[in-house]
Amino acid sequence: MAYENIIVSTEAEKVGIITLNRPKQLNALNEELMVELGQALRAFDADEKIGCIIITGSEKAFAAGADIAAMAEYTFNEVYKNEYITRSWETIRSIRKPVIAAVSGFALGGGCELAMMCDFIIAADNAKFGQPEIKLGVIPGAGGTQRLPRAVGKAKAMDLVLTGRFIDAAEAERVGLVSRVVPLDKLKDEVLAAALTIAGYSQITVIAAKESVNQSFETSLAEGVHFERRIFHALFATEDQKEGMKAFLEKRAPEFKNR
Ligand code: CO8
Repeated sequence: MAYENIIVSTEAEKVGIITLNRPKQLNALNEELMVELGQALRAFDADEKIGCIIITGSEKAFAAGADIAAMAEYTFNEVYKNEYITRSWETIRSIRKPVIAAVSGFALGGGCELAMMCDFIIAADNAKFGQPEIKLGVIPGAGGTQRLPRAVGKAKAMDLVLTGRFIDAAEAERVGLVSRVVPLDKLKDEVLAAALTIAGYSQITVIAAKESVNQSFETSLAEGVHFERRIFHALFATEDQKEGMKAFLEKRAPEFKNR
């Protein structure tokens, strides 16, 4: 498929890489880009060979937010009736394979929200995160007021959403927004290594693990633990569980077949 706002590639036929590519606008996320992103995500999700997906941007910007030029003249009628931008932003939530955000430079507004929709974030040391929508007379509209407090707690989320200030990579790691910070020139290697590790496991187990962790955001602890136990039990029906445990006992690497 030919894309105009993203670049799509693969690594070792196992990892799907989506690079946001509107450099002149610091990867501002317009509707066209989000539709393409959704198409690419769905294509990788459906590709048996792909075990993990990476979303990344440029050195200067992961994404500097939703496209302000595109949004500036929208009316309430248009955004409400047509569900402007919300629909195309929903796709990522339905992706079952892990999605890692590799963030260098600015991840602001919708860019920060997109990164938070990924399963985890690995940041370069030049990354800057923020929800500056308040400065534009709006609030985050792609889950920022909901995912940020879950990730970093109320105090930090309120601080960021109400002041619009940016935090650097070190602060983002300290408060739990990102899982790791690495030097900018190591970002690609570090994220690829993580993605290849994940893609080397049984896909069915990886999907089960992601589903179970995500369940913790939707349910009570008791219900979540019950859900986890059911999935844990179900994995004993897979060939990959037999292979994984047998390989351990035989002191060899497992050969998962995704069955
Ligand atoms: N939208 C459109 N264009 C942008 C955006 C953006 N978000 N960010 C930067 N650009 C453009 C600039 O207009 C500029 O274009 P030009 O060269 O034609 O003037 C170009 O990118 C380079 O930007 P700067 O010259 O400003 O670069 P600086 O290095 O000086 O500054 C900043 C970089 C700090 C990132 C600055 O560009 C900035 O503050 N950008 C806006 C950040 C922002 O406010 N983001 C939030 C946007 S609102 C939002 O995301 C709402 C999300 C709702 C999603 C709802 C989905 C359902």
